[in-house]
Amino acid sequence: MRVVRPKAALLLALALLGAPLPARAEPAKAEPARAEGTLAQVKARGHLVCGVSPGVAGFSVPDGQGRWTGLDVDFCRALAAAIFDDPEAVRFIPQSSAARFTALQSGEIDVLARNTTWTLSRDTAAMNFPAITFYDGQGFLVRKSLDITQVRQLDRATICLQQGTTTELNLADWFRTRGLTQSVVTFANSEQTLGAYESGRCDAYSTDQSSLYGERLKTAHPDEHVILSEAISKEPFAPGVRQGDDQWRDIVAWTHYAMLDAEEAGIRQDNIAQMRREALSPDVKRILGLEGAYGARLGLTADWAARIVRHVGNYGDSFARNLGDATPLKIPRGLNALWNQGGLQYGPPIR
Ligand SMILES: N[C@@H](CCC(=O)N[C@@H](CS)C(=O)NCC(=O)O)C(=O)O
Repeated sequence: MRVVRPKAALLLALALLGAPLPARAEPAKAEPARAEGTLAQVKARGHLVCGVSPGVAGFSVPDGQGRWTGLDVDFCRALAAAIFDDPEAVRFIPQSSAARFTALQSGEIDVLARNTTWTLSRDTAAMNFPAITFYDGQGFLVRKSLDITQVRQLDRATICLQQGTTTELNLADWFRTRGLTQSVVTFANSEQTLGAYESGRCDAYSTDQSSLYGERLKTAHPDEHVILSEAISKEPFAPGVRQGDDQWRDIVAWTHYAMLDAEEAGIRQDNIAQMRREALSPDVKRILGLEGAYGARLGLTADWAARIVRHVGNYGDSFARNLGDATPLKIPRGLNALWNQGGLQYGPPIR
């Protein structure tokens, strides 16, 4: 493992936080560690190492036995399925908001799948974001008793949020540009942030709306809290990879696109065997690897996408299992519906 030089690490941290860089500093483009050949390293090791959030309901949560589930976890399992035909060939390493980028840059993890927002500073500082796996926005959790329906009613309020996040930056911008004020109290993790909010230290808890669904359910009386419908930012979540490894970047991008294309073609975890037998359309044949040699272009087998659907499911399967109506979260598909169903999720063609 290569150690990131202290100066580069500092500049990197500043850029990732969106803080102004010291005068005349180059953009904090830290030299990537072991940028090339991630697929070969993963194969040689025999498993993928995936950085995830320590615990965001529906995205990545370990159970009592240490088994991880969630949309981000499924994404890592999908990668492992494509590479090893084994969704269990993954080691999950929880990452704090502050440490996540250094973990990727230093080579501790192969991919970061951690409710992480794609921004220009992050993209140019340390990593690439191959595909948007979840479209979100920043929201607010407030006590119903405050009778607040709009964010601007939080003028002069105290707001709890987590350090090292886009949340912190967006909030300051949004209030300032509207001539409103707030005081912010920041914490190192979501447990502390929620604890402070619940204890009455803050009037509101702000983070990505998708996280607030689970955070509300963790309170002692979820019915006493409401998530405001308004979102004050764009939070496109994307897996992160190190810069400089095009093959790995393609594999990560096309893992997501395969899950979308499978959903669009009606190939699900529960019907893939039948779809394979009947494979009528050329689209389905290409996704299942029965026609063309698309997997080889990624350094994978012909059935790479079929492995993903067989072991993990298509994007809709994963969304329903982790976030949908059958779960306690009940997060609507919204922007994450397929493009032909009113959403933004759009898989380029496999051909
Ligand atoms: N999407 C935002 C926020 C991501 C983030 O770190 N969210 C917090 C608040 S829910 C989180 O994941 N916390 C988990 C933890 O600390 O255990 C970003 O990329 O900066």
